Amino acid sequence: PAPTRREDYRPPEWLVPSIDLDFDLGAERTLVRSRLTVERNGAEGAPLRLDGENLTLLDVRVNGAPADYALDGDMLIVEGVNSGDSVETTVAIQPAANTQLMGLYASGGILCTQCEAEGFRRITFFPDRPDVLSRYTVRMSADKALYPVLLANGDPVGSGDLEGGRHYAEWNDPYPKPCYLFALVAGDLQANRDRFVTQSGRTVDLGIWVRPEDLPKTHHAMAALKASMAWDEKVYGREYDLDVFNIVAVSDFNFGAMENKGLNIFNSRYILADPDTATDADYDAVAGVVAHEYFHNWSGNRVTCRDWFQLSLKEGFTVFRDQQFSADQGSAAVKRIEDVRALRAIQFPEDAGPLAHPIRPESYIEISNFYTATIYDKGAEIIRMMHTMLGGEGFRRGTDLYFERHDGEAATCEDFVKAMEDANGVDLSRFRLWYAQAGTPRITASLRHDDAAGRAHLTLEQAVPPTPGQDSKQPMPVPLKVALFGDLTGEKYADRLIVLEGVAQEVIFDGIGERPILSINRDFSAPVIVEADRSAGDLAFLSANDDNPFARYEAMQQLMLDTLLGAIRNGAADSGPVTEAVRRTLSDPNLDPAFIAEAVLMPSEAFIGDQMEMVDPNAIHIAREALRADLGADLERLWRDLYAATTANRFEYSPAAKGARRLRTVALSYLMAGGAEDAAALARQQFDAADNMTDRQGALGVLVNSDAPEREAALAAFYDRYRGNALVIDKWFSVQALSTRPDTGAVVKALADHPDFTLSNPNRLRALIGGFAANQCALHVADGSGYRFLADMILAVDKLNPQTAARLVPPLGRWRRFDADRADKMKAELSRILAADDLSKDVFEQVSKSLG
Ligand code: B3K
Ligand code: ZN
Repeated sequence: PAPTRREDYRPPEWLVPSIDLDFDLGAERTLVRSRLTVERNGAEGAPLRLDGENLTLLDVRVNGAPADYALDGDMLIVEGVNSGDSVETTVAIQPAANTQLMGLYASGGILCTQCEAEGFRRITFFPDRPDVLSRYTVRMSADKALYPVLLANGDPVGSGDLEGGRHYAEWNDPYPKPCYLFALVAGDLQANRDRFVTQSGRTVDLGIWVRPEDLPKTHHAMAALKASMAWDEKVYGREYDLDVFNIVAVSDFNFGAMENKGLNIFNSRYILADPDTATDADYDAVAGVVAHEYFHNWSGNRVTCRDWFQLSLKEGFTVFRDQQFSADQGSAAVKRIEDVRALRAIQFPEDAGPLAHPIRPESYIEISNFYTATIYDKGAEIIRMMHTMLGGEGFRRGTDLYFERHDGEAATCEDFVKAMEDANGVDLSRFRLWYAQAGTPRITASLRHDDAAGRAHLTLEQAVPPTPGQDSKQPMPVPLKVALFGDLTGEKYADRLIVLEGVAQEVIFDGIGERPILSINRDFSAPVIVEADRSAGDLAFLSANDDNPFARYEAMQQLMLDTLLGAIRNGAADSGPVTEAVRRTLSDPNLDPAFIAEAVLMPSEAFIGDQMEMVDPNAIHIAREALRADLGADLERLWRDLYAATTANRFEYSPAAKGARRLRTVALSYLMAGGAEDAAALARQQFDAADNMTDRQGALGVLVNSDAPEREAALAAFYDRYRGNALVIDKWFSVQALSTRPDTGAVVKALADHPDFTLSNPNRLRALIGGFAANQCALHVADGSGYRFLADMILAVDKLNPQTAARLVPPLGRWRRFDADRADKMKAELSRILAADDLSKDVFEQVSKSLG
């Protein structure tokens, strides 16, 4: 398959100012009649070319008369069309047979759509590109008993009964939109209804539509929706623009959710939550995704993307917005820690591997492969750096100008940066390199103190590593929040933002009368790797005294990492400094328990591996477990006290209660790691007594990693209790796939034959196979059986759902970081996949790039 290149962008030959769609809905067969009004936008004489995929073409007409047309592959070419003509097509599609979950498909008994990025062409013939904006009217008819509810974008304008037990509904969306934002839903759904009054006094009817039995689980999502609407008014001045806003939850969904205009469609895992079935992390994810999709109404819908190379224009910005929103709802420090942990877990490895790409890529084979942590999360970091450099008010001036200039348009990343520049009178020319260059910059920081002069010299250097297709890189502006603390007095001498512009820079601090300790990249002000060569003592000092909570967390992580890497290199390490630092953190009465829980967590095995030239999964596992055991045993008293102190009588959903629950399970896991005799009994007790999923799943996770006899019983009890609840059974699969036990590979293979396992539900697949692929020890067993199993799964899923199959490929692409024996086995599996017949272009792209 040939790549699409950014430099080849050309404006569309034809525009489609309006489209009328008529759906005769049925799961086995749906008829789609569409009438486009077209307008020539390019050279005279060019025929009208419409994208299509998997459509059975029944009729083509121009102004009502049979048309002169041809099919070129999937493309429909209509000759003799003039500006203002009406072009009608009729096609048949088969929703029930649509296993890709792109276009119109069936999930449970519900018919729903997913069009981003290029799914609309699987519904009807259309110029399927985001810079063609149209006004939509939609008419749907369907069997009333099977599909009593009929929803589409915009406002409802008509409905009624038809003969033969059928009915119809009409919807009208006044805002021109690209076809990737089209949506319809038909099903037996009920709504949690509410209202929101906007800042200008308009009332918006809100509905969250789910299967009737799920209605009680929609309250948290509704509260989050209303909070998001108010927040976007307050923080960005953005008001909602239609009279209705609907959300529908479905069980089969490739992604988290989709921001279709006025009709968001969600993976049910990001809507449904109640204390018995959802953890605190699930509650947070629900609120975060509801906010994210709502925020897209402006950053994505009112201002959309010119082409898919600009994807980060809406995704990076919208992730940044949802991160800000979530930070405002609870602990900003904990939110930042979680976001950075996710960035390092997924985006850093992506940026360091064969699939590295800039946040604005230059080419793709399949755009679905570019909904990546780089586009989303690094994209958000790049927006955040502008926010940091311009300040909150300057940034807001920039977004106001951006929305004002581009409302109703399909814009580019360049337009966003230009608005920031123009609104603030600044020059961001070099900053634009962040859009163009891939790879995580490495910053080296060294601090020298001249005692006699009372002066400190901070030398900063940057290197951006080569990535595929980009051998040499230019230095980029790197905003680093820096502070210096006195070694003896603890006094803070400096606290400022330094923007490292070139390859190297020296910064001088005067009036420093004692040896300073460097705190750098506070708040993670830039998405970089910092090498600062600080002693264990300095890191311990910062972990206890830095006034920036993120920097405190970071110092502890670095201290743990240095200790672990030392242990891996030398076979043993002095765990003393880590133990002391953890002791101080645990005993600091001024700290928020939620923060403590994050701060004392060990870096993941995969993250430790990312710091090594050659990953040794077994050595990492052994070193990490040994340090956990030391901490657990040496601090047993403290863990016990904390465990007792964080036990609640009744479930409550509040930041304080969440923090307590988090710390409680962390304490339990350290007690277990330290070998406390009663740890398994405590876990079982927590599991049995829990009145909420956070405590129950926390206890289960601790048991599942252990050899305790309570393990099997807890797994069985969990399964029995939640049998039939798909979202919770996903947890049952994933907790086993993520286990650190040596038998995990065998367990996962057996679970793949469990009657509840299916390749066709993306959540279930991610729970078991995605979990396994992320489990470093389990995937990389030396005999290569983990690789073979994963490759078998990729091949099997590819037949059904290429987009989801392709997401399982990246772990195999890490072969360059492993010993020759493992690397050969990984490459052999990648080659075996590549040799398969009828490989999708999704998997082809990921596998061929991974082989390099
Ligand atoms: N915009 C959608 C992404 C859908 C991607 C499908 N390949 C979700 C989101 O980012 O909000
Ligand atoms: Zn998004």
